[in-house]
Amino acid sequence: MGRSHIDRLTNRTQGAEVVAVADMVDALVEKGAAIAGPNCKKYKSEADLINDPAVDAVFIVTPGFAHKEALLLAIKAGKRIFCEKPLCTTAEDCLEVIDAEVKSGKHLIQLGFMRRYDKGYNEVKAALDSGEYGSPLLLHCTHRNPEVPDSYTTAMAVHDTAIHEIDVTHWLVNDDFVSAQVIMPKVTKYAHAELADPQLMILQTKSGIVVEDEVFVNCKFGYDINCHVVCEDGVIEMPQPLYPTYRKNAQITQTIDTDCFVRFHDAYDDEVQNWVNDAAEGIIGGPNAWDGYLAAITADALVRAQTSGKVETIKPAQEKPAFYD
Ligand code: ISE
Repeated sequence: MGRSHIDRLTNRTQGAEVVAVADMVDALVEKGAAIAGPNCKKYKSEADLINDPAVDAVFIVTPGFAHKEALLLAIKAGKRIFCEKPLCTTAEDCLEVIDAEVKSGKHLIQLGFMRRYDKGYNEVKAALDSGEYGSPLLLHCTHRNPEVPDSYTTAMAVHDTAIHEIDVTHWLVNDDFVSAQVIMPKVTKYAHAELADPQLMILQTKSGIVVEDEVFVNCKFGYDINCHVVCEDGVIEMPQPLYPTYRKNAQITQTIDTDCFVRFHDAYDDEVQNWVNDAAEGIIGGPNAWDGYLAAITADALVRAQTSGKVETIKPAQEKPAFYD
């Protein structure tokens, strides 16, 4: 993911230059810096990179558990931040980061929930916001991956995978989630011994809208993302990427992508270009740290529901700071 962002910033983003790369592993620093070009500085310590006066803004693309430390360092240094999801791995850590950002008085953090930049989701959002279809009542989503490594756990189906629907559906319907439930169907023969796959996750918002997300990470056939919104006056179905259909041997076939980098290629590019453009005005136009906190408490409730089998409550520990209005 880090190298993907270095490539994006270097080769496909206007107004940004990767001036330094840091990683604990020397070989990874070399690989990253090689993409950025000969003038790119190389660091072992993230603190040294963050505090380098030549660095105006930072990308945090470490594993989730390491985000908090880097976020706090970057806030202290007053640097603009793009942080890959999740904000932090616990809700408490998210609040600590939020507190630091609010105290700094500057809007610094944008989170990597790239689906908000996808053309299809934006078309659904525009249709919903037009009011033409009435209020949304029910959303059917699928998040299917062809396969996952053996290190992927049942909880990761929430933290790594459903986290995208948690954020994007919250953004689509503009209503906070209040409860979570997970139904575990029969397990596919392709799941490794410890993994429950597929899972049906059900979220409900304050006004009663239900979001139902099928997470199936060993579906084998492709990377298949769907979103179907049932409204009072009609149904909106998110468009799929445009590929030709082929007719041959009494069959019609069409390509399905096989990974998120292809499926959301343009969304990744747009989120980063927008983050760079917004820097001139000192604003964060995309998902912010409060969105990261709401996603974290929703994910926590889903993980509790995976084992309890019950409907779990989602309640923020504090009101949204006016800073994020
Ligand atoms: C991965 O981290 C992603 O962000 C992908 O979009 C998701 O489909 C996959 O399940 C995750 O592991």
